[in-house]
Amino acid sequence: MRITEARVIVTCPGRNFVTLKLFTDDGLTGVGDATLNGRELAVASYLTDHVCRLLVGRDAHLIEDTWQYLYQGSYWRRGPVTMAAIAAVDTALWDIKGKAAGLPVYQLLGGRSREGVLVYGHANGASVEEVIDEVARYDAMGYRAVRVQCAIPGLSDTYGVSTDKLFYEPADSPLPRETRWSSESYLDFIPTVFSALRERFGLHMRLLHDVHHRLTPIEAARLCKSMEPYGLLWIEDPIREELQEGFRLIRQHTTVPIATGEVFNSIWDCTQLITEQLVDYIRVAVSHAGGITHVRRIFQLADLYHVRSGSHGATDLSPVSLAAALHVDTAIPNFGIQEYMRHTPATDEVFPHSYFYNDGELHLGDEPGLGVDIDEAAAARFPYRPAYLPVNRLIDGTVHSW
Ligand code: KDG
Ligand code: MG
Repeated sequence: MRITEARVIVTCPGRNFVTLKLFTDDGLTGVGDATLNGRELAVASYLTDHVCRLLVGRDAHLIEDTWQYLYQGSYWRRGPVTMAAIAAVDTALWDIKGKAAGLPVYQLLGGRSREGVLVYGHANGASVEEVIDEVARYDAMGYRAVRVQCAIPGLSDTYGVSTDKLFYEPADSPLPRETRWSSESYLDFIPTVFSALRERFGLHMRLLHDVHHRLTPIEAARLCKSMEPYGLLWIEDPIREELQEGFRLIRQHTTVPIATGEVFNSIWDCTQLITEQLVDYIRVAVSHAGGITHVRRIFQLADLYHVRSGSHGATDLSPVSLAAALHVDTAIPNFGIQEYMRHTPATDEVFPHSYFYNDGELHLGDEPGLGVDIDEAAAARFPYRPAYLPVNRLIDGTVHSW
């Protein structure tokens, strides 16, 4: 079964997505997500200008060989652009293999380890009262876990707080919007939000929180200690991940579970954190970390060290990426939880899919492959628009992690 065409499709149904579609001489097609938020065209060019011509004529069954060919064979390894491009090819090949076998991809990964995939939604608000209302709304929708973000008094714009609650989209501006940050104000305020939530909901909901890489290790240790009474499922990205020894310092001070990995793109970004058991959840995404083949390798390593999966699932990961994640989530033994930020109706129209939400879980359909496609006629109605994530500064103007 030979690949006859590799097509890169860029579309913006409310936000930008880059999708690779492979065609075979058997008449089968497969899709992979190659979206890198705010840097989409770099991956589109990497695929169009350098990868697609290598794929035409290759045997579509050779998933591992193609992965190694694109990874080792390029000489220049790793990095978000390369690994997003490899991820898209890999995901599309798994989709094709599933269709050729007449099986959903999770069957090729070893079959079901669970019936449904536990997800967490995003509850956020401009005040504690609004956050409580939002958590109640997710509770009413059947969610069993929510990530909670709240505006910090005195800061004009806080990460994770949106006006359109169900469809939060931070890459919202043709040039980067600037936000301001104060770790002091944040550390003083955020525990009061979780205290209020536990008072209102008891232990009923699993609560998560994303720091978005903004603290130093000792500040993160203080945050975690102050959050301990509220029994969080995890605190995410407490610090920047470049210096991984920082996680050791956090660990020495707290029992709050730690999650990280959404900006990682290879197993080499995760090895120290996993093997030294410095984190509890590893959040790599199929579309950013080398596809199903590589993410599965990362989760297998994690399983040996009691680290569970918690894959990134923000809106910039297309329904193709989410479907691929659900197949992995369904099959692996050490699944933890899956992030689920709902896509807009326009995005769902461009990417018809058979996975569905029910009672706090996402479920896969039964059709062969990934169970998701791109409607190219619909995609063509939404041309690319430049859109950047915000850039963040401290109160005095110093650039800080967003
Ligand atoms: O592109 C960046 C977003 O995906 C990221 O800000 C979302 O941190 C995020 C999360 O946990 O969903
Ligand atoms: Mg995050």
